[in-house]
Amino acid sequence: MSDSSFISPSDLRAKFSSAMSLMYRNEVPAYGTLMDLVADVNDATLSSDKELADTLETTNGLERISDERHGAIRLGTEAELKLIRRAFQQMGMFPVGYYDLSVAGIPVHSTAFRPIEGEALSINPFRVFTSLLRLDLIEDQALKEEAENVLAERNIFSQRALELITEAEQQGGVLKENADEFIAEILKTFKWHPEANITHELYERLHKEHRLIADVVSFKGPHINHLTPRTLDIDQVQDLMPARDISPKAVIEGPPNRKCPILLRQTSFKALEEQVDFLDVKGGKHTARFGEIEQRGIALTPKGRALYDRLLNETRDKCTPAPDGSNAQEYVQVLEDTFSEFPDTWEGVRKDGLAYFHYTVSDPEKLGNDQTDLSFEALVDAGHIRFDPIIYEDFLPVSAAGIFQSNLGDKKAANIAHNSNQELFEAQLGASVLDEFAHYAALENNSKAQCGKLLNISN
Ligand code: OOG
Ligand code: NI
Repeated sequence: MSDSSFISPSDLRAKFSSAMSLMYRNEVPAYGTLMDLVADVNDATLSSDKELADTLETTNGLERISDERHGAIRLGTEAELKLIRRAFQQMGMFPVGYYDLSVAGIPVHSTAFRPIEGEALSINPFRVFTSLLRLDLIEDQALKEEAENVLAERNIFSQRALELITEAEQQGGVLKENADEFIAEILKTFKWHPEANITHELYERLHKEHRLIADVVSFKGPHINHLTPRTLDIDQVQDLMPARDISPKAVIEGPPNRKCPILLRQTSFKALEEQVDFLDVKGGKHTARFGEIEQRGIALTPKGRALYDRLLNETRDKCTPAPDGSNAQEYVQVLEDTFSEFPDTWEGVRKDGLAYFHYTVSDPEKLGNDQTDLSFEALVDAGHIRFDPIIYEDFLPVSAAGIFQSNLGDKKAANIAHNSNQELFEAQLGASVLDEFAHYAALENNSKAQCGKLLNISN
């Protein structure tokens, strides 16, 4: 079979993300309102900032600027996680990073399935934050068994989806002629089911143990619980949400607004209450699905990340954001003051080794022979080698916990044993996850080596 009989994994992922977007806008109308707001703010930002518009035009194109960058699902069993991995692999999405949410009182551990190569990211960066329920952290053994029994009965993929995945694995890809059917079948897995799998009585008991357990166990499949477009001005969207009748979570997660953006800033509108028919009771209620936005900055080195974590902890020690937003202004002020310790020029960030950069030779022709005697750093200082931020493509556990909590009803964190267990997660996944720091370091090193080769110097 010739290569051209297959759709490329990136093209398949692009189809998947736009199909998810369409489905979710139909399922959650407030999400459509958020998408419209994001597009309006992005348009306004671009028309008032021509330089930004030009940069984005040359690097990534402007057409898809307001598209979804990620979504999130929660799975119930190891077998489901293994199946999801196989489905996502066909779309060029691989597990990167390990996130332990038990530290925040949420009984899950997670990874992000995402494209890894630069080209794949630029074609379509869509990723899925994927959590696996940790029933091993539940103390009530009888309830745990009940939940396990319910989960053991469900099949999250249709028979046809399984056939298409298996066929793609055997043939080395998804045939072009099967692409639409592949997407349609995979999409079914992430659909919302207004009918629960269980009785209202069991739902209540699961819910009392932890709202998240009820969200995972009660339904036929892992409904997509949010999608997240990219915004060019997150503060603006946060401020404008109420005017469009959507209610934002109390504070934006992550670092403060800065000249040199770092890592990831996120916020969401609060999950809506939805009608659910249980096996015994019709017209029950469940709160699960919401919409989120994100704005990304530079990837930090372990040193930069340690500084970020320390400053965020210091902020939260001084001011813990209240779920009702009553101290939001104070929190933002404390966050900004505390983060003034983090350098806010690219040169400062670079000199302190806090973040990863992509290096390129500015103008090889202009370099005289004598200048090639200079060291790498001297060439950077002289402007012969330029450096640009490598964007952070992953997630942040404290932010993720804030997003979970605000949408599970902002109750005080449950009493869950802290229990990070990457080894267990990788066994459940049937693969190891890519270490994101090693990955960013390799990107930076490759770019340095490229420069070195061009200029005939060693770093
Ligand atoms: C996932 C929350 C994490 C993010 O953007 O940090 C996440 C969930 O609520 O299932 O999506
Ligand atoms: Ni998210």
